[in-house]
Amino acid sequence: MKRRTFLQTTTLLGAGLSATAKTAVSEPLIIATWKNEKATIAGWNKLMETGKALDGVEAGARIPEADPNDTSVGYGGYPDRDGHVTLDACIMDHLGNAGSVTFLEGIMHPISVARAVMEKTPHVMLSGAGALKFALDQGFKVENLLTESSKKAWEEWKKESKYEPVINIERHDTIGLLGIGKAGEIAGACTTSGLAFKMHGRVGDSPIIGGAVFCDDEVGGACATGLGEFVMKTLGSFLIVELMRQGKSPQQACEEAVMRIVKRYKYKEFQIGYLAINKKGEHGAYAIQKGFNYTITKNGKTQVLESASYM
Ligand code: SD4
Repeated sequence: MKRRTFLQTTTLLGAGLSATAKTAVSEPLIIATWKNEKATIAGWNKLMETGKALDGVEAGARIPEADPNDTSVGYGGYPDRDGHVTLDACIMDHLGNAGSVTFLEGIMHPISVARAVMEKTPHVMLSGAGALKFALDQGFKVENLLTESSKKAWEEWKKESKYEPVINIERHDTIGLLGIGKAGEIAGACTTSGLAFKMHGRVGDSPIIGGAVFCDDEVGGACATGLGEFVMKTLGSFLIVELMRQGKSPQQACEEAVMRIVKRYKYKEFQIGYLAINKKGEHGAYAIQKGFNYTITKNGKTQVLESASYM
Protein backbone atom coordinates (compact mmCIF):
# COMPACT_ATOMS: atom_id res chain seq x y z
CA MET A 1 0.00 0.00 0.00
CA LYS A 2 1.31 3.42 -0.89
CA ARG A 3 2.24 5.58 2.13
CA ARG A 4 -0.30 8.26 1.27
CA THR A 5 -3.10 5.70 1.02
CA PHE A 6 -2.03 4.21 4.34
CA LEU A 7 -2.09 7.61 6.03
CA GLN A 8 -5.54 8.32 4.68
CA THR A 9 -6.77 4.97 5.95
CA THR A 10 -5.29 5.68 9.35
CA THR A 11 -7.06 9.03 9.46
CA LEU A 12 -10.37 7.38 8.65
CA LEU A 13 -9.80 4.83 11.37
CA GLY A 14 -8.88 7.63 13.77
CA ALA A 15 -12.15 9.34 12.86
CA GLY A 16 -14.19 6.68 14.60
CA LEU A 17 -13.86 3.09 13.45
CA SER A 18 -13.16 0.05 15.60
CA ALA A 19 -11.14 0.15 18.83
CA THR A 20 -8.87 -2.65 17.59
CA ALA A 21 -7.78 -0.56 14.64
CA LYS A 22 -7.00 2.34 16.96
CA THR A 23 -4.68 0.34 19.22
CA ALA A 24 -2.22 0.17 16.33
CA VAL A 25 -1.55 3.85 16.98
CA SER A 26 0.51 4.80 20.04
CA GLU A 27 -1.25 6.72 22.79
CA PRO A 28 -0.70 10.46 22.83
CA LEU A 29 2.09 11.78 25.04
CA ILE A 30 4.28 14.79 25.64
CA ILE A 31 7.82 14.28 26.91
CA ALA A 32 10.35 16.99 27.71
CA THR A 33 13.92 17.41 28.90
CA TRP A 34 14.44 18.32 32.56
CA LYS A 35 11.89 18.84 35.29
CA ASN A 36 9.31 20.65 33.20
CA GLU A 37 5.93 19.50 34.51
CA LYS A 38 4.11 22.75 33.76
CA ALA A 39 5.31 22.53 30.17
CA THR A 40 4.33 18.90 29.57
CA ILE A 41 0.93 19.48 31.19
CA ALA A 42 0.30 22.56 29.04
CA GLY A 43 1.44 20.57 26.00
CA TRP A 44 -0.81 17.67 26.93
CA ASN A 45 -3.84 19.94 27.42
CA LYS A 46 -3.29 21.52 24.03
CA LEU A 47 -2.82 18.11 22.46
CA MET A 48 -6.09 16.94 23.98
CA GLU A 49 -7.80 20.03 22.59
CA THR A 50 -6.57 19.93 18.98
CA GLY A 51 -5.32 16.35 18.75
CA LYS A 52 -2.03 17.48 17.22
CA ALA A 53 1.48 16.71 18.47
CA LEU A 54 2.76 19.90 16.85
CA ASP A 55 0.35 22.07 18.84
CA GLY A 56 1.31 20.16 21.99
CA VAL A 57 5.07 20.66 21.68
CA GLU A 58 4.65 24.33 20.80
CA ALA A 59 2.32 24.97 23.76
CA GLY A 60 4.76 23.16 26.06
CA ALA A 61 7.73 25.19 24.86
CA ARG A 62 5.88 28.46 25.48
CA ILE A 63 5.70 27.78 29.24
CA PRO A 64 9.41 28.18 30.12
CA GLU A 65 9.74 30.85 27.43
CA ALA A 66 7.41 33.08 29.47
CA ASP A 67 8.81 32.07 32.88
CA PRO A 68 11.12 34.77 34.31
CA ASN A 69 12.59 32.24 36.75
CA ASP A 70 13.83 29.91 34.02
CA THR A 71 17.29 31.27 33.30
CA SER A 72 17.93 29.07 30.23
CA VAL A 73 14.90 29.91 28.12
CA GLY A 74 13.21 33.06 26.79
CA TYR A 75 12.17 35.74 29.29
CA GLY A 76 14.62 35.69 32.21
CA GLY A 77 17.23 33.77 30.21
CA TYR A 78 20.81 34.66 31.08
CA PRO A 79 22.30 37.05 28.53
CA ASP A 80 25.44 36.64 26.48
CA ARG A 81 28.70 38.25 27.65
CA ASP A 82 27.63 41.58 26.16
CA GLY A 83 24.30 41.61 28.01
CA HIS A 84 22.03 40.49 25.16
CA VAL A 85 19.44 37.74 25.64
CA THR A 86 19.65 35.89 22.31
CA LEU A 87 17.29 33.04 21.55
CA ASP A 88 17.40 29.86 19.49
CA ALA A 89 14.44 27.59 18.75
CA CYS A 90 13.21 25.00 16.29
CA ILE A 91 10.16 22.90 15.56
CA MET A 92 9.51 19.90 13.30
CA ASP A 93 6.29 18.15 12.31
CA HIS A 94 5.40 14.61 11.26
CA LEU A 95 5.52 15.47 7.57
CA GLY A 96 9.17 16.48 7.77
CA ASN A 97 8.45 20.22 7.74
CA ALA A 98 10.77 22.26 9.94
CA GLY A 99 11.29 25.83 11.05
CA SER A 100 13.84 27.55 13.20
CA VAL A 101 15.12 30.88 14.46
CA THR A 102 18.59 31.70 15.72
CA PHE A 103 20.13 34.70 17.45
CA LEU A 104 16.70 36.27 17.89
CA GLU A 105 16.35 39.12 20.39
CA GLY A 106 13.38 40.68 22.15
CA ILE A 107 10.68 38.13 21.32
CA MET A 108 9.08 36.19 24.18
CA HIS A 109 8.06 33.14 22.11
CA PRO A 110 10.75 32.17 19.61
CA ILE A 111 9.13 28.72 19.25
CA SER A 112 6.06 30.33 17.70
CA VAL A 113 8.26 32.39 15.37
CA ALA A 114 9.99 29.12 14.36
CA ARG A 115 6.59 27.61 13.64
CA ALA A 116 5.69 30.64 11.53
CA VAL A 117 8.96 30.24 9.60
CA MET A 118 7.95 26.62 8.94
CA GLU A 119 4.39 27.38 7.94
CA LYS A 120 4.62 30.76 6.24
CA THR A 121 7.97 30.90 4.45
CA PRO A 122 9.75 28.67 1.93
CA HIS A 123 12.74 28.55 4.35
CA VAL A 124 13.79 26.53 7.39
CA MET A 125 15.91 29.00 9.35
CA LEU A 126 15.85 32.76 9.93
CA SER A 127 18.51 34.45 11.98
CA GLY A 128 19.16 37.67 13.93
CA ALA A 129 17.81 40.90 12.47
CA GLY A 130 16.04 39.03 9.67
CA ALA A 131 14.28 36.72 12.14
CA LEU A 132 13.24 39.74 14.21
CA LYS A 133 11.89 41.57 11.16
CA PHE A 134 9.90 38.50 10.18
CA ALA A 135 8.55 38.14 13.75
CA LEU A 136 7.42 41.78 13.76
CA ASP A 137 5.77 41.34 10.35
CA GLN A 138 3.90 38.38 11.84
CA GLY A 139 2.57 40.52 14.70
CA PHE A 140 4.96 39.48 17.48
CA LYS A 141 5.87 42.32 19.87
CA VAL A 142 9.33 43.35 21.09
CA GLU A 143 9.79 43.02 24.84
CA ASN A 144 12.69 43.40 27.23
CA LEU A 145 13.62 39.82 28.14
CA LEU A 146 16.48 40.68 30.51
CA THR A 147 15.05 40.50 34.04
CA GLU A 148 16.63 42.35 36.97
CA SER A 149 17.89 39.10 38.48
CA SER A 150 19.44 37.83 35.22
CA LYS A 151 21.07 41.25 34.80
CA LYS A 152 22.50 40.95 38.31
CA ALA A 153 23.86 37.46 37.56
CA TRP A 154 25.51 38.85 34.42
CA GLU A 155 27.04 41.75 36.38
CA GLU A 156 28.42 39.23 38.90
CA TRP A 157 29.85 37.15 36.04
CA LYS A 158 31.48 40.22 34.51
CA LYS A 159 33.65 40.72 37.62
CA GLU A 160 35.73 37.72 36.50
CA SER A 161 34.48 37.37 32.92
CA LYS A 162 35.58 33.79 32.78
CA TYR A 163 35.64 32.99 29.07
CA GLU A 164 35.00 29.25 29.24
CA PRO A 165 31.31 28.33 29.45
CA VAL A 166 30.71 26.97 32.93
CA ILE A 167 28.82 23.75 32.60
CA ASN A 168 26.86 23.49 35.79
CA ILE A 169 24.51 20.69 34.98
CA GLU A 170 22.01 21.84 37.59
CA ARG A 171 21.51 25.03 35.67
CA HIS A 172 20.72 23.45 32.33
CA ASP A 173 17.07 23.60 31.62
CA THR A 174 16.76 24.25 27.93
CA ILE A 175 13.58 22.53 26.92
CA GLY A 176 13.39 19.93 24.18
CA LEU A 177 9.98 18.33 23.69
CA LEU A 178 8.61 15.41 21.73
CA GLY A 179 4.95 14.65 21.25
CA ILE A 180 2.73 11.92 19.87
CA GLY A 181 -0.62 13.20 18.65
CA LYS A 182 -4.00 11.51 18.56
CA ALA A 183 -3.33 10.08 15.09
CA GLY A 184 -0.01 8.68 16.34
CA GLU A 185 2.00 11.38 14.57
CA ILE A 186 5.27 12.64 16.01
CA ALA A 187 6.51 16.23 16.38
CA GLY A 188 9.36 17.89 18.25
CA ALA A 189 10.49 21.32 19.46
CA CYS A 190 13.30 22.99 21.33
CA THR A 191 13.78 26.49 22.73
CA THR A 192 16.61 28.15 24.66
CA SER A 193 18.51 31.29 25.48
CA GLY A 194 21.64 29.17 25.01
CA LEU A 195 24.66 29.04 27.23
CA ALA A 196 24.85 31.68 29.92
CA PHE A 197 27.38 34.42 29.08
CA LYS A 198 28.24 32.90 25.71
CA MET A 199 30.12 34.94 23.10
CA HIS A 200 27.92 37.46 21.33
CA GLY A 201 26.73 35.79 18.14
CA ARG A 202 27.13 32.25 19.41
CA VAL A 203 24.41 29.90 18.20
CA GLY A 204 24.04 26.44 19.71
CA ASP A 205 22.35 23.22 18.69
CA SER A 206 18.82 24.24 19.69
CA PRO A 207 17.80 25.70 16.31
CA ILE A 208 19.55 22.96 14.33
CA ILE A 209 17.22 20.40 12.80
CA GLY A 210 18.94 17.05 13.34
CA GLY A 211 20.97 18.53 16.22
CA ALA A 212 18.58 19.42 19.04
CA VAL A 213 15.49 17.94 17.40
CA PHE A 214 14.68 15.43 14.72
CA CYS A 215 11.50 13.55 13.86
CA ASP A 216 10.70 11.01 11.22
CA ASP A 217 7.17 9.79 11.41
CA GLU A 218 8.11 6.32 10.17
CA VAL A 219 10.51 5.87 13.08
CA GLY A 220 10.29 8.30 16.01
CA GLY A 221 11.82 11.46 17.36
CA ALA A 222 14.72 12.67 19.47
CA CYS A 223 15.80 15.84 21.25
CA ALA A 224 18.86 17.07 23.09
CA THR A 225 20.06 19.34 25.86
CA GLY A 226 23.49 20.28 27.16
CA LEU A 227 26.60 21.81 25.63
CA GLY A 228 25.29 22.28 22.12
CA GLU A 229 28.67 22.32 20.42
CA PHE A 230 28.92 18.55 20.90
CA VAL A 231 25.37 17.88 19.81
CA MET A 232 26.17 19.83 16.64
CA LYS A 233 29.46 18.03 16.04
CA THR A 234 27.70 14.65 16.22
CA LEU A 235 24.24 15.65 14.90
CA GLY A 236 22.79 13.76 17.86
CA SER A 237 19.04 13.80 17.27
CA PHE A 238 19.35 12.79 13.64
CA LEU A 239 21.74 10.03 14.68
CA ILE A 240 19.31 8.70 17.29
CA VAL A 241 16.42 8.55 14.83
CA GLU A 242 18.61 6.77 12.28
CA LEU A 243 19.74 4.26 14.93
CA MET A 244 16.10 3.58 15.81
CA ARG A 245 15.40 3.09 12.10
CA GLN A 246 18.05 0.37 12.13
CA GLY A 247 16.20 -1.40 14.95
CA LYS A 248 17.57 0.05 18.16
CA SER A 249 15.19 0.94 20.98
CA PRO A 250 14.98 4.61 22.02
CA GLN A 251 17.13 3.79 25.05
CA GLN A 252 19.81 1.97 23.02
CA ALA A 253 19.86 4.77 20.45
CA CYS A 254 20.33 7.48 23.10
CA GLU A 255 23.16 5.46 24.67
CA GLU A 256 24.91 5.01 21.34
CA ALA A 257 24.64 8.75 20.60
CA VAL A 258 26.22 9.57 23.97
CA MET A 259 28.98 7.02 23.31
CA ARG A 260 29.86 8.74 20.02
CA ILE A 261 30.65 11.85 22.09
CA VAL A 262 32.41 9.98 24.88
CA LYS A 263 34.72 8.24 22.40
CA ARG A 264 35.93 11.41 20.69
CA TYR A 265 35.76 14.30 23.12
CA LYS A 266 36.72 15.34 26.66
CA TYR A 267 33.33 14.32 27.93
CA LYS A 268 34.07 14.78 31.64
CA GLU A 269 33.96 18.53 31.18
CA PHE A 270 30.37 18.89 30.00
CA GLN A 271 26.88 17.50 30.00
CA ILE A 272 24.70 16.23 27.15
CA GLY A 273 21.30 14.61 27.68
CA TYR A 274 19.26 12.89 24.98
CA LEU A 275 15.61 11.91 24.94
CA ALA A 276 13.89 9.75 22.30
CA ILE A 277 10.55 8.17 21.48
CA ASN A 278 9.52 5.66 18.85
CA LYS A 279 6.27 5.02 17.03
CA LYS A 280 5.19 2.50 19.66
CA GLY A 281 5.34 5.25 22.27
CA GLU A 282 8.40 3.75 23.98
CA HIS A 283 10.87 6.27 25.29
CA GLY A 284 14.53 6.33 26.28
CA ALA A 285 16.96 8.82 27.83
CA TYR A 286 20.69 8.91 28.43
CA ALA A 287 23.23 11.52 29.49
CA ILE A 288 26.97 11.84 29.98
CA GLN A 289 26.78 13.01 33.59
CA LYS A 290 24.45 12.20 36.42
CA GLY A 291 21.65 14.68 37.07
CA PHE A 292 19.74 14.63 33.78
CA ASN A 293 16.02 14.14 34.25
CA TYR A 294 12.96 14.43 32.05
CA THR A 295 9.20 14.76 32.33
CA ILE A 296 6.45 12.78 30.65
CA THR A 297 2.71 13.41 30.54
CA LYS A 298 0.60 10.53 29.29
CA ASN A 299 -3.00 9.55 30.04
CA GLY A 300 -3.25 12.86 31.88
CA LYS A 301 -0.59 11.76 34.40
CA THR A 302 2.76 13.48 34.78
CA GLN A 303 6.01 11.96 36.03
CA VAL A 304 9.55 13.26 36.40
CA LEU A 305 12.06 10.48 35.73
CA GLU A 306 15.82 10.26 36.26
CA SER A 307 17.89 9.40 33.21
CA ALA A 308 20.67 6.84 33.33
CA SER A 309 24.11 8.26 32.57
CA TYR A 310 27.54 7.19 31.36
CA MET A 311 29.40 8.61 34.37
C1 SD4 B 1 22.92 25.30 23.85
N1 SD4 B 1 21.90 23.16 24.12
O1 SD4 B 1 22.70 26.46 23.54
C2 SD4 B 1 21.83 24.52 24.56
C3 SD4 B 1 22.02 24.70 26.03
C4 SD4 B 1 21.25 23.77 26.89
O2 SD4 B 1 20.33 23.29 28.90
O3 SD4 B 1 20.79 22.73 26.49
N2 SD4 B 1 21.05 24.10 28.12
O4 SD4 B 1 24.01 24.76 23.65
